[in-house]
Amino acid sequence: MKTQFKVEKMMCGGCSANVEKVLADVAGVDSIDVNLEEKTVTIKGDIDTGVVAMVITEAGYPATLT
Ligand SMILES: [Cu+2]
Repeated sequence: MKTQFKVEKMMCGGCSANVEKVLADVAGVDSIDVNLEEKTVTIKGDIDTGVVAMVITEAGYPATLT
């Protein structure tokens, strides 16, 4: 299952690395694909979308489901 989030304030590789790092420990996340140009994060796995949006937002990048 794939879920895409719109993520604000991701500007560079450091930001995408931060997002990937905080998501790596979230239950159900199998893979993470960050697109800096479109400011989206696509996650493969069986995830709780509310938890994932909160984790990304708390890392400093306001996230919403697309
Ligand atoms: Cu950055």
